[in-house]
Amino acid sequence: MENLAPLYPEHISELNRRVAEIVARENLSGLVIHSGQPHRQFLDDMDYPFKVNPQFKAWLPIVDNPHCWLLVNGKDKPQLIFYRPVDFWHKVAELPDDFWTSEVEIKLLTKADKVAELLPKDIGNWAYIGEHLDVAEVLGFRSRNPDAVMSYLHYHRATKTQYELACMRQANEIAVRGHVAAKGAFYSGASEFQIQQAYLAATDQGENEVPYGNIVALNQNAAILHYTALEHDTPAQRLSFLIDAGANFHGYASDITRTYAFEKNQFGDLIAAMDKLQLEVIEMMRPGVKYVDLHIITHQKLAQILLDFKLVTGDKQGLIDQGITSAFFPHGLGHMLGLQVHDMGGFLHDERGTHIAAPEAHPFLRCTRTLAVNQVLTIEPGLYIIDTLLNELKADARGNQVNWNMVDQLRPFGGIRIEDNVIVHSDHIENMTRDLGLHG
Ligand SMILES: [Mn+2]
Repeated sequence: MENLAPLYPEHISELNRRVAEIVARENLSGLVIHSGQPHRQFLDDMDYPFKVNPQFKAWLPIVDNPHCWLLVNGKDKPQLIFYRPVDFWHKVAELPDDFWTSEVEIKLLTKADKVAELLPKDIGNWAYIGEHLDVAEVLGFRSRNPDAVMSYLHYHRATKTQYELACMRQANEIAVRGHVAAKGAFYSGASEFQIQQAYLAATDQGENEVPYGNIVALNQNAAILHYTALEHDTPAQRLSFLIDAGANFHGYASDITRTYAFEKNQFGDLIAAMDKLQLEVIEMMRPGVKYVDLHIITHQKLAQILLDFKLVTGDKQGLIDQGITSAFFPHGLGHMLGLQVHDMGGFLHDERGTHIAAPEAHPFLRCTRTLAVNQVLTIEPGLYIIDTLLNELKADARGNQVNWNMVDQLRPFGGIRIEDNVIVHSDHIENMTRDLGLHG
């Protein structure tokens, strides 16, 4: 593992530089970033799993402690108000003593409702950044998540620091461990639930620690794009396995998908073709390339695969223009990745917040930005047999271009998705996932 300590001061000075610029522009004294508060379950005395404000964990690898506050103005050392109650019911957070503590000034808060005593006197001139607007109002913040600040932070967050890239490599390494274990569990006959347990054990992360609900799908379930049901029974026949699962490291996510065929067959050949397509698209990534163009190129390549495997007839452009490729590949090519799985800022064209929407024909694309150095993106083409979408083709003339026999043959296998996490460098791309030896 890379040593984070030497990279962290530069990370903090870059975040400080960003804050200094935006608070000067907006005439603010600084930003007060709230880690968050627990959410209570309805009619219960228990809370939902705590999810920290991403703008908070951008500064420090604290992801599990509510009622913390971070004061930053771009000039002074960031101040962390660290919540440490007297509580014999729950585990109280340890006093931080890690590589990052020398870069921040730490004050302790023992009662959550006493934070006002530790906040600046001119609070009205600081902007609150967080989820709990009612709390912010009571505390006297006049400015709460101001658009200009949020757009600025979201836009620049796409450019990762070296510290962040190191964290994301580590998040990939942990997830790859899980993927290797999951693959083994599939070939030895495990159920979806058992495969999930094998994955979590290998990553040493619990269901609430991984960055999103893992998709662990056997056979036809692989056609359900956000399948998270986890069947406990082992299917009578094992045909295919799709796993979309990531890991967290210091608040940074990985997001990796693999698809396997149980036996050597046509579906396995289709996986190999999609794997080749995915690598070809990744090869095209470089600064200045528009992500939308990569998405369109993916449809062109997918049209060729559909023709090669005799799933459809017609000419490539016609297949795209009529929405036939979209029926097989309905989602976007991928998204920005970082503190969040679908990192903020995918549609931002500049730091003022100019929004570029996805093209009308590709409404589910989550990124329209132009690639630039130190961005991290996923590339995740897919090909599925989704009856609700294919039935739309069947309902009109487009149905004549689909080989329904072939569709019937592939249906029990569900679908294919292959997803890697890629860093854009000035002169090359870095496929973090494949570099760790996880092949398609
Ligand atoms: Mn993804």
